[in-house]
Amino acid sequence: MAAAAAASSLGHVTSASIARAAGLDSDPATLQRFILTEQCKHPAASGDFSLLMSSIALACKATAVAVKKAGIAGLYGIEGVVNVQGEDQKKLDVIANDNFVNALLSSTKVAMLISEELPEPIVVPADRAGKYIVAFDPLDGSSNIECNVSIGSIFAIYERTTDLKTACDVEKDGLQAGTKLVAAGYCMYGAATVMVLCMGASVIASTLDPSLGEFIITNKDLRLPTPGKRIYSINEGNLKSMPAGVQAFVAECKDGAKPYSLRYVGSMVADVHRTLCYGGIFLYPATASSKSGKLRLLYEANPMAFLMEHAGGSASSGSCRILEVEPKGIHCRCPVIMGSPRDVDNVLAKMAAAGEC
Ligand code: AHM
Ligand code: MG
Repeated sequence: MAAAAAASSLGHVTSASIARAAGLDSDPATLQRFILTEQCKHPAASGDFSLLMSSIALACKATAVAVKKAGIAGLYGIEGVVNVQGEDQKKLDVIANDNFVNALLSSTKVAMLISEELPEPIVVPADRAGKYIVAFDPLDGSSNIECNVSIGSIFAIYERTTDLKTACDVEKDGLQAGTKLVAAGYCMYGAATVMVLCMGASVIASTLDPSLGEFIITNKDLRLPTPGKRIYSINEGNLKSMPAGVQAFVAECKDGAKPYSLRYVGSMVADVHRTLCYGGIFLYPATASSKSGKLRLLYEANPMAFLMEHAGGSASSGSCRILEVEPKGIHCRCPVIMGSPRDVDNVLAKMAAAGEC
């Protein structure tokens, strides 16, 4: 940088400035470079995590391509199978799941995979297992696929707790609370393909440059703005079956001279991404018919709560931090209240006043 500055002050034209003038970058700040730089800060690091992340980036890129081609390639519609959640699997759900499973298994760094689309975990035989466990929702927001609204992939990365020489134990290794997460992130297939990732420190955002096929870092420290925009995001059609405290919060949002704005995409990735960028609150609380809400703990609520907390926000189940909820099964659900602390605290106070938490 200093050399380039000195050269330009002398009127020289550097090769980097020629490239920049042509709209090119001869030194792109890729996500992979960022991860390798982080790896170098830990001399004892094996490089396994960097390889694991490369495989996740590959799965996301392959899924981004499938999402973009879906209309033309006839990939809309259902596959004809009902998944473990009782939902119709869409063709793109199946393709995205294959992308993740294939990329992760071939990384050789995983011991167990947990997918929203698979009834049981994939346990890698001990002689081929790595140390990581990845729980993922390969394509979240399935109801928005056909109408070309933003959808995404969500992933959560744990380290196994059992002996590396044995096959993973589904309960001990797979049912770890979110406080044990090593890293988590999502990839949003929106107007641009954006990956947001946290490896335990800051939350970093990167954007897929389609000409390079690489994620380029666009924000090394994504923080929720304080106090954040006054936005609430909830499927309000179900409001009457939600806790009284949530109903009171929504009523307050609409009350007074300066009401909150309502924004609800119906894709968790998009609704959480907006909340991280602008502030406000996203809720998918318990309802009368679903006491644990709709969203799955391991591969939806936990990874998003991890990102939210590391970006300066809060994430609660209504009873405790989402990250402290003990998983009861790989597909268990959890109520979600996350976003700006101002708003999350307000909801929790109203739930407490109603004797609901
Ligand atoms: P999915 O994993 O089958 O796509 O379901 C999860 C999605 C979330 O992305 C979103 O927040 C929620 O379901 C929307 O549900 P609803 O249609 O009830 O509002
Ligand atoms: Mg989902």
